[in-house]
Amino acid sequence: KVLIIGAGGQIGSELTYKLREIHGSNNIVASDINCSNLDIVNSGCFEILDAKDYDAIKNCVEKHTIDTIYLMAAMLSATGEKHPMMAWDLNMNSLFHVLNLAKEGFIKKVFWPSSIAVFGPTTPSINTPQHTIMEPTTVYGITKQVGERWCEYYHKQYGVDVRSIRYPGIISWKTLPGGGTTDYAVEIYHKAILDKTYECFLSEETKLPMMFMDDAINATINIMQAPSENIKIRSSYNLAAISFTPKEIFESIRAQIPDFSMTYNPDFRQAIADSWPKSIDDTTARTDWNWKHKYNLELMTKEMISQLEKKYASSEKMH
Ligand code: VAH
Repeated sequence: KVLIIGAGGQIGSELTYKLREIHGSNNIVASDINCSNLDIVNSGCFEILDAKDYDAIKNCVEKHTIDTIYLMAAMLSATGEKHPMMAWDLNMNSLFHVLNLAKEGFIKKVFWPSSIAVFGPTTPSINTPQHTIMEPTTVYGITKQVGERWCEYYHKQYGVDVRSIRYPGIISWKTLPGGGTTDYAVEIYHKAILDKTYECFLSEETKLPMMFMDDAINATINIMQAPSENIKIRSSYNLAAISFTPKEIFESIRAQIPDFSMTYNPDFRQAIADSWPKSIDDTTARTDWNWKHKYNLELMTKEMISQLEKKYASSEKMH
């Protein structure tokens, strides 16, 4: 059976839906620190679980005979800058607990997300290679960089089957992201529909690697279903789909919503975005486990707007 830790989050929730589709709902245990994502809580087996509590995770694994864990709980880049020690505690101790459960043989397989945040201002920023300079300047990026080293160590020293992807910014409509720097690229769609205007917290030329959620979920399922011998990288795989600037995503939305306007008011997250690459080379992932993305910016914008318009129309009916 599969346990998703952080199932209430932006990626965790969509992994939960997808894994229920693949493995059947009663083989998936969703868990999170609270019940705030009511759809996840009410649509299948759910447990309150603190990712920082080893005994609680171990009890959950034994209670539900879990053999695979997706560890999707973390404090992201923007929030991590406000609470460095909390970000270190959550992001690192949750990883150690899950890696140790695998090392001790309580579970067989682990997925752990890394991020383009592992890269820093000294990393080559165009088509960033799989192996390169990594001097992250955010707490979140530091936790992802050192987490990658521990994943590789536990695989090499103890044979732990842990697999990881360096997610770019991820755009989705089902669950709002929490505390990320790339969150502007999700908020913008909601504001375009609700307010017809958006004040962007990054400058208009800030190019960042991004991906539509469906591609990110497919990549995660692909890497976890690949034969172990195909997974040559046991730190974390570069993954890429599209790169765009706030100006480009604004224009893709305005093509659908002509009276949409945008203003720019960069805040502290501009410095975080400036430290990250503009585009990523993911050749290794495409070679090792035949990853390929489907969504370009135009397709993603069409899907985001049509889904959010339906979501808001139905919620209006409920009022
Ligand atoms: C963040 N969405 O902004 C996350 C992600 C690459 C960005 O790690 O912190």
